[in-house]
Amino acid sequence: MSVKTSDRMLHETVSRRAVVDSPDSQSRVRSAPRPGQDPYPTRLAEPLDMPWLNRREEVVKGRAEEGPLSQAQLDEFDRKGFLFEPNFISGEELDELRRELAALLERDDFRGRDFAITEPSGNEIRSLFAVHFLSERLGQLARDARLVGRARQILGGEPYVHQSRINYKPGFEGKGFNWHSDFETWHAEDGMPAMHAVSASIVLTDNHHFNGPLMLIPGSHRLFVPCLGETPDDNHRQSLKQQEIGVPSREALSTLVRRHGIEAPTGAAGGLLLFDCNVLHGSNANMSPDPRSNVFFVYNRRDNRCVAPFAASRRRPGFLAHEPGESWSPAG
Ligand code: 6CS
Ligand code: FE
Repeated sequence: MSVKTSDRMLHETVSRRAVVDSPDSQSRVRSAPRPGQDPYPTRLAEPLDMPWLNRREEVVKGRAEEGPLSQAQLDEFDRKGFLFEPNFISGEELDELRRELAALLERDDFRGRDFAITEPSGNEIRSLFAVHFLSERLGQLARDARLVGRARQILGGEPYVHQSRINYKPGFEGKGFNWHSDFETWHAEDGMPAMHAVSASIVLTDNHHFNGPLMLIPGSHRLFVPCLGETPDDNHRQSLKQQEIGVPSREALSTLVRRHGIEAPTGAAGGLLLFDCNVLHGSNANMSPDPRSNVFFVYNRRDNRCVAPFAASRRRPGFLAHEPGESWSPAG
């Protein structure tokens, strides 16, 4: 009897080690990654032994003296994983950007193109990607020293635009975004190696409780939550309308929300939200008559440029993941 028991235990130990050691499939990793393995395994066939892994990279890598962010602002970003600056732009500059957003939405030649994402059911434009290439004005904004300076300060190195987009979220029609970490997708599907990226989102409509503002889990940027489910081919066609793969488990989300709560920065048009690439965020549908639109640029550190995807069979199309120094055009 005792022999049988120990036999079974031995067998279990061996087979578990075999799973951990298996070199052929990332998706069979079961316990914390070891040196030489991907530090951020995700899109797994089976859950790990632990609900999350610790982040390896520092969050803020530059210094206050370099400006424009103060030490208090950098500390807040470090602690929460985001920083909201109300009235970042205003007056004529804000009006001009709003006109640019409306003009891009009117462009018939963008309709039906892969970089113009429509709502899951309906023809309203949900997101437009690569907008810093589609619009001269937004290109200028992406290179604006106020934004690039903030990104450089947080990342501690020279940034380039990895991705840009406008989210329109039209009144009544705009659907939400499930909880996710952007880094999880960029690592798995675009091959972003490490957490050296920050998003700068400028809200161009008033952001209130009823038009589906962004919600964030403060502090979640310090943990990487591996997600279950292999990446299907062309996953972006589904995920940009409604993300199902790359969404943390409800158990992990419940624990994190109980620990850290949820915050939704609201306020007048013109506010800037800077958020870390790995902070968990999502948003509700827009049930109000007013749109909730924002433009956002993702700055990645140049020495963190993307390599081959870590958990997908092919790279995603160019409009979702740019290279440093690249120039993209809708013609392809
Ligand atoms: O797939 C992506 O790259 C994008 N998807 C979401 C839901 N957020 C970040 C990113 O723009
Ligand atoms: Fe996101």
